Amino acid sequence: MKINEITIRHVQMKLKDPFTTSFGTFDNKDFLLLEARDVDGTIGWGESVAFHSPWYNEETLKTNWHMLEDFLIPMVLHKEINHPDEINEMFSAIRKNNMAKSTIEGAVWDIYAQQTNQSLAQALGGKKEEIEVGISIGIQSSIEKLLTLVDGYVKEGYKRIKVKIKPGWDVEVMRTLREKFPTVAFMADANSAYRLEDIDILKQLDAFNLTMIEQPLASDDIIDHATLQKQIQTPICLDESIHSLEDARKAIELGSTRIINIKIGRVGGLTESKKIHDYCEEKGIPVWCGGMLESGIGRAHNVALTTLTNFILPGDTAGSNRYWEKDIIEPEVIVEDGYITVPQQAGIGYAVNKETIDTFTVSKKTYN
Ligand code: OSB
Ligand code: MG
Repeated sequence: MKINEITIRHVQMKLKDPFTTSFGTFDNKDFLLLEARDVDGTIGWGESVAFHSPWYNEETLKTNWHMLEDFLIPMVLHKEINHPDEINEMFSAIRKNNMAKSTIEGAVWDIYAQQTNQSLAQALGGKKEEIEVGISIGIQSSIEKLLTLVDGYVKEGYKRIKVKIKPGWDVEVMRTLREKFPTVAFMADANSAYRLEDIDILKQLDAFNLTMIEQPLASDDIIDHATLQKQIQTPICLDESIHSLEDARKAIELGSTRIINIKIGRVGGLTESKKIHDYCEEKGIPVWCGGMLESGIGRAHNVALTTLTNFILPGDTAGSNRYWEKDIIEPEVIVEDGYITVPQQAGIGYAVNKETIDTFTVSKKTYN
């Protein structure tokens, strides 16, 4: 491979419904798409999962654009690349900025899969032909509203329901859900809204047989999570705290996490995601694929990654129609009875609709 042209677009898509977490509300999704062209004409797509504002982590759409334009694109353009794993290595001199790195890396994986005539899932070594998926529900204005949503998603067949929690929207919410839906696989995601001194609240969640509690404590912590895990039964799953294989190893060794949420962007790409997956498999730690309200392009990468064997738990990769009136890929990602059928076509496996992307494009720039 040799990439001779890269285009970055700032894209804005309106979410069907606002999505609220403990750290803020999203009405629109503003993000970067990256289109890379190989000298042989093959086009690969990557999506940045950095949000408009630095709420989830320190990266933003603008910091990603800056990192791509000033550092990462010059490192990749016109260079001979034999395998996408080399990108991880090439970028290792640059600290963090994982979402920016992942944006290019994803496009290179897409090109590589097409050139070797395999689906991205196959190129990654994935075995599954269909993947099980769950859904993540934001904080609602009332429990009644939440119950209605849960009821709908359970009927649609989603295999696991994740509910966002925060102080004041936690124990009563989970108690009510468990009473109304005794057999549904529920989990709670706090996005770092608690501190160790809130342990009495977190202990009460043990009564509701949750599959896990995701990132209850600080986004940069693995020490207090280990202390907490010793005192609660519900397995802790780390999201924000894990940026690399090394982070995963340390958190597992410390007993801070019993399950890991892998987000491709947060860990710097598919190569690092695979490394974390393989390490967790060896250690008997189940993983699942997290979501960042991705458009169809990022979603397609998530679907491909989830075909690896240790993605044992349903991910947050819900269907396109859960987020968008119209997605930018064809066909859209469709969930039937809680399953997505993994596309077999070469590359990300979905056709990218550039006309639709154009209607959502705020600005763009080409580098060559
Ligand atoms: O913590 O997993 C998270 C959305 C935005 C920011 C962080 C998170 C989420 C989700 C939604 O839970 C996952 C999705 O549906 O894409
Ligand atoms: Mg999370």
